[in-house]
Amino acid sequence: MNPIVFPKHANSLVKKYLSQKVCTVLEHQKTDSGFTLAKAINSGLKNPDSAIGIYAGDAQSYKTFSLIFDPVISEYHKGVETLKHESDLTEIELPCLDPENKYIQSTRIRVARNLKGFCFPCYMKLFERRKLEKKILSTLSSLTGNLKGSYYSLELDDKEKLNPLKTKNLGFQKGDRFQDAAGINSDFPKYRGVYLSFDEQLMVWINEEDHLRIISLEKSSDISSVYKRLCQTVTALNQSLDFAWDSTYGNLTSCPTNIGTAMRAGVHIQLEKLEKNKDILFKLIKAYNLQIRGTCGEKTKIQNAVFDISNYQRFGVSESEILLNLHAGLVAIIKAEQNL
Ligand code: DAR
Repeated sequence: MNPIVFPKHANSLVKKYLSQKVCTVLEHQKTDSGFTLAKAINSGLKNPDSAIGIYAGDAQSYKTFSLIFDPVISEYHKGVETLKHESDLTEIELPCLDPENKYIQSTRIRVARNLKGFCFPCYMKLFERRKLEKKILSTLSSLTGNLKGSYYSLELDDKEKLNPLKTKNLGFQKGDRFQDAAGINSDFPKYRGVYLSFDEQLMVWINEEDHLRIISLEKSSDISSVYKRLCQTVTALNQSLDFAWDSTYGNLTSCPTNIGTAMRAGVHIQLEKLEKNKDILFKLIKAYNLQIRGTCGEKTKIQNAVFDISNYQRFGVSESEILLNLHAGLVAIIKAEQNL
């Protein structure tokens, strides 16, 4: 294999830690499904502005290529003393943050899950995607009560005007250039779709960046209620689906930024005063180890002072720690907005 040369201006974590020595050790390694280092880092090579630059093609990638995954994971998930994950997906009661919804427009908590025995989305053959969609759909069809809903395939063409995917923004778009270079868009939109509960407060994306993105959302600031729905769904799905899990890394995901809890919990919050005093906001974001994304998600802009604020760390923390910290951070942020 030719020596791996990242573009000079690239400053991804994979470039930082993939020394020539590590490369020499890993470049001839393959996982049982045939996934290689070259495939894992293709996105980081093709996109010099990658922050991370590496994806896993299957569960085994994290062990086979641990020489590069471990340092990337330790740096991204700051404060990971021991690479060990404890999960505690149990319901939690938190005081309502913003009862009149003066600031918080919506709350969204999602977890990523991948099924044991399947390659991950960046390295799936077409038959695997079909088999996976079928397997997950049969489990989703057994959801009851407020979790009951319908599935909308992305393959339905424009004639299906009733398809909410055409009329509502359910968020599942074709992967960005980073995901494209990783192979996540192969055979798009085949065997992809969104399960939507009838009350539209639960979505399950199938075959996006991970096999499953389980998303609970409400136009409220009630973190407890949103999280309760998520816990109910994951527990129900886990009755018949085996998730890819590792005693060290926790839930295994395509991107190493999502391992562990694989949970991103956040709100859309309008902060008109803090938008004009961003230094105060950024100080609070840093103090509570949170992250800001654009109004329409990752790598998008802030519109009308509506910020997407969520947890930064997913690994080396438990789900309850993430929620308690998010809640505390939002109390402080709303207080700062009110004081301005
Ligand atoms: N854009 C890729 C991945 C960053 C994390 N976001 C994910 N996994 N959706 C990068 O390396 O910057």
